[in-house]
Amino acid sequence: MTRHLVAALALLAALAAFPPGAANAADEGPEQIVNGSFDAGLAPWWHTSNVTPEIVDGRLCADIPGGTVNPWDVIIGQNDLKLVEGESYAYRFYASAAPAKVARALVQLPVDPWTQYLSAAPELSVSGNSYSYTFTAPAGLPNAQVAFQLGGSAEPWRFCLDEVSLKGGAPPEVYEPDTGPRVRVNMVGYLPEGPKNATVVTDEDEPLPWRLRNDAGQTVAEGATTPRGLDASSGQKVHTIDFSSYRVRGEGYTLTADGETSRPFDIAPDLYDEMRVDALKFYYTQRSGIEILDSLRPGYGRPAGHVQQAPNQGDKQVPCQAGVCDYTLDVSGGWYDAGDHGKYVVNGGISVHQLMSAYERDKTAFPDGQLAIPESGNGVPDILDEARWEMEFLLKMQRPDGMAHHKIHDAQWTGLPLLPHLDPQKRELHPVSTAATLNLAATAAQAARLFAPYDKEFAERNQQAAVKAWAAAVKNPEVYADPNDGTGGGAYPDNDVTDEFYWAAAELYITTGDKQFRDHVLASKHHTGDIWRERGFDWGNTAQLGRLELATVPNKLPDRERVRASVLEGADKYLKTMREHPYGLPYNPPDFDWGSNNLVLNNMVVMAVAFDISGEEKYRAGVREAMDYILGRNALNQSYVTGYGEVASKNQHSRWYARQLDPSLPNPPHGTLAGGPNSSIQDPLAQRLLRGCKPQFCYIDHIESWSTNELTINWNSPLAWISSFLADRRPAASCRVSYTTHGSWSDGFNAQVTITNTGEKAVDGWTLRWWFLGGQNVRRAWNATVRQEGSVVTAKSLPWNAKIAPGRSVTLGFLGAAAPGPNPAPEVFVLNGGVCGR
Ligand code: 9MR
Repeated sequence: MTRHLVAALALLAALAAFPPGAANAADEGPEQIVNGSFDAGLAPWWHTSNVTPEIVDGRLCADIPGGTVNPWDVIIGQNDLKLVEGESYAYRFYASAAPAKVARALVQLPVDPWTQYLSAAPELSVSGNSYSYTFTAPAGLPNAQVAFQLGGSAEPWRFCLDEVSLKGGAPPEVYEPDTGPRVRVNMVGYLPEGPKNATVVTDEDEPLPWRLRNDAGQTVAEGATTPRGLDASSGQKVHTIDFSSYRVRGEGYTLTADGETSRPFDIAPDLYDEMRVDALKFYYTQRSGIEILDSLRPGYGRPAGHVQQAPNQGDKQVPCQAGVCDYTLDVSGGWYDAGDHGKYVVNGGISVHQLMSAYERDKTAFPDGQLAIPESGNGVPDILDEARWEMEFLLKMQRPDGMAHHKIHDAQWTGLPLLPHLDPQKRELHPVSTAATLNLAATAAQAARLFAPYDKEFAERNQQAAVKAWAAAVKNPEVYADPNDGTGGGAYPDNDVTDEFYWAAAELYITTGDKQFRDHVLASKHHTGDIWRERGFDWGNTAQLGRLELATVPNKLPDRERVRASVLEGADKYLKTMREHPYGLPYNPPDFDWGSNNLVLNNMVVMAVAFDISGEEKYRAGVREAMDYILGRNALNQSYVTGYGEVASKNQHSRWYARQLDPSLPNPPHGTLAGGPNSSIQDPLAQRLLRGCKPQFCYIDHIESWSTNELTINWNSPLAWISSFLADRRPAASCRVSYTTHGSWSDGFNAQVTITNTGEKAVDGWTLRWWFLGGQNVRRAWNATVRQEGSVVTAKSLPWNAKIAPGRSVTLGFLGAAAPGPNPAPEVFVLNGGVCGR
């Protein structure tokens, strides 16, 4: 291998150069470059916007444009390298150029006057060479930059780079998170009737005594820990404490073991009431295209973002990226995805779906006026108003041919902080995709049935859009988003959309009852396959959404019982993972994914649905226990929900809740979930501080850590879903209801409802409630007084049938007006506030 050494090495006077190849102590020093081998992708390398580097055969390669004038017109570099005054450094890299070129390799100050600590002009060859240089830092610098200046060529050329190394100086900063006491609890608290578990980090092998104290310091329970051995997700040895049998409500409890006392927690039944509301209120301050009123969210008021008012270029007439289309669309409104100002259909889809699904699960829990939003008081549940804000945007992303654009966002990435209305970037529509089109089909089909009782026109508009989107997707089944289309916004690529097809078919079938959708559902491999992956479901894995919908929302699928049973199989799998996990997590891959907290929560959704289907306590207990991890029973001893627990995430990556960077801005609102530990630590801050982290430690509550600490609409949606499940205090079933349609004709039907008291006490006076989701209406009833408001039907007992002795039944009946769809039987019945079993 030829060694091209430093002929043209331009050293500043202060630099002492070592002769090339000389033995050099710096070579033994610590590595300062992050991801110099490009094994972890491109981050944290940056580049000017006129190149698009990619990883090819483990190297960074880029097509360098011709026609630039200065070397610095094209740069690839890395920032934030720490140089110590007087220390010597060895700088090496491997590079190639086709055709051969002279490039500039610099180690320098990242700002004016760009003082160069090392400046070399390596002659790059087509076959590639390794280059090495040494220098001594004349001054200390916390944020030196390594830069390859590649501009100034008339002709285009190709550059490849690998094995970049800067060794020497001080060892990189060692970051030690403050993890507080070694006894880890759910800092928000425990439900009186639920499981109560804590974790002790200790090297002891034998069981240790533990004590539970109340806020007066009295010991109220004690016992011995269970040693659990080494936990791979944290690298810690841990024991668990089970104090489930203690049920006395109170505040300020602590647990003590191994000489350490936990942070305080409560035992109370209403722990999740506020979280359910806060997790949903989050969406209002994520809204685009509307002023956020300070009167509704004190401290969070801001002007409308992206409404065509300077410096915004606005979302009302958005052109496509160059060459993609020749029209503009009004795609204003919707929610900003995360900490950026982008709006992505695939991610908006799962988010709005999970909100609508929380409502569909328990309509009693989401009244109008609950969320303090501008629409509060309009007679529609606030959760639906919030969902509509996103649905209106998703509908705008649909083209006349039915296909939906994948996303709309800034042409270039912007810095932090930046309020939405101050974003000066050009906004661009990106190509349509099958995945986006199917997300629209699924959510619009779901919206069609949920909005039917409140706004017929809107429901119909959704249904038409859904059917049209489906047809377009069938016609264009493999239009995939470009994985490299990630400048200025996330790429959200997905090259397998069979799962999106399945989910959309499921929603369309539930809403319309049409055979074509049923046939697709039954033929899909996702209908029978084991879809319960350990890493959970998310925006790119949506088959689970289809299966959960078919299991819980009334429909006439022939194998519905099998579908329902399959959810229990999934839940059993997650319960097993949890029981085996020393920290009690229903998620245990060897490395944690981007947004791991949301995957933990989505696995909990499967357990929660299993409880709804079966009534089996083990599933509800699983959900309750898994929440402990999110709220403090973890290796970092912190809660990942802002405002909940003594130590909680509060600096999530966001351009407008950027208080960490600008004290005049707020922190994220209470009820905001942080993405959580991510083993791949793609952002430079995490790479500098968390290198080599065990999964649970790959997290830092810092605004710059966008790969571990962002907030997103699709992570708050399972938080809203799960906190709503946990807040649900409807009593266990003490009744059973059977519903039979005895006859139906062109404009009506006749049905009979039998209520059986399966409890131990007599019922004295009853109110039975159910929901007609297919648009049916009660005309005339007997054996009860029946009223219907929107989709909600309420039947009240008459004096002569008010009493139902244990084990006895009463029957009522009615004539119903024809349903436009398949007239599905209601499946959820609530007797005197308690859900009945079936
Ligand atoms: O949540 C997304 C995660 O699943 C992906 O692995 C990651 C990389 O493509 O992108 C995440 O989504 C980000 C999006 O690209 C841009 N907005 C912020 C999102 C959350 O970090």
